[in-house]
Amino acid sequence: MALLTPDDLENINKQLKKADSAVKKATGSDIKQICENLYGTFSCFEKVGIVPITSGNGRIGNFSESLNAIAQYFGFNSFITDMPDVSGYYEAVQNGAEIILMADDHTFLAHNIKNGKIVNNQPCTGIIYAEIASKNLTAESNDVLVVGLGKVGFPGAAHLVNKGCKVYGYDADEKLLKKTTSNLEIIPFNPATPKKFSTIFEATPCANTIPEAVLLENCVLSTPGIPCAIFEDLQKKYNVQLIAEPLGIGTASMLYSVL
Ligand code: NAI
Ligand code: PYL
Ligand code: MG
Repeated sequence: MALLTPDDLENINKQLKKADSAVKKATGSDIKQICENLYGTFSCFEKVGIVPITSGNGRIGNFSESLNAIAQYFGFNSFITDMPDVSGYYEAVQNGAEIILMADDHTFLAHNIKNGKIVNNQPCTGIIYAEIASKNLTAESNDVLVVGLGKVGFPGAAHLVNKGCKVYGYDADEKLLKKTTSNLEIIPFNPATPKKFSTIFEATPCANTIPEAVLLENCVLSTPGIPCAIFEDLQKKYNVQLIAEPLGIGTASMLYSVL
């Protein structure tokens, strides 16, 4: 998994507010309303214990602090444990946490220990970014281009198919593209014969994955991928409505989905 850096998470509150405004402009709803509507759940100051994890590459600077800021932004009563790892988990439960958030290098989970629900960040992130894309107020059709069909992109693409969108999928891994398009109702997208889209969902770990040829003026590009899928000059040229944020939108999706 591509790991976040402390720089990605700098000033997370500002990044989250900026993303929230972009989501509201593109869809008419803010992130909280989209989560409530998607999962049919409402936050009510539930206690969230954030446990720093030191295994593998260890703690990421700003990670626990960002989760704390994000949980509070969405109306949860969160705290970071003093101790990491198993001792931190024990501390979180002893202090009344109803939901545990913790991540190692492979898995970032939310576990509601009251109702038993447990989720993984990757599908939750794919689903919420796809949901945002599907709510594009200025969409010219229900065609959506999905770029990247991995652990985040695949669940997002499946969500769009289930919502009745006409999904065009592309992945640089030809085998994966073939497998995905035969498993899901997705039309394989060939960059050599481009088509323009007003809605794009991108989930790759690479920059510059969206060619100019697919962009319609004012299109919505909903992308959790880090680094960003589009260069600033291209974004400006086509007035692309960019929804991109490193941790908060996906974490909100996790928290609301375990309520
Ligand atoms: P993954 O490795 O499972 O999937 C990425 C897919 O992108 C692969 O199938 C790969 O073949 C494809 N790909 C790579 N370059 C491509 C290109 N130029 N054009 C088309 N396809 C290309 O990775 P995963 O877990 O799905 O993560 C995707 C991105 O999302 C990563 O950058 C990750 O850090 C980020 N992420 C962001 C979150 C957020 O909250 N913003 C949360 C979770 C992940
Ligand atoms: C959650 C993200 C989204 C993108 N990449 C994923 C990542 O960076 N995972 C690693 C998280 C490690 C956290 C570390 C800590 O500070 O507790 N163990
Ligand atoms: Mg996010």
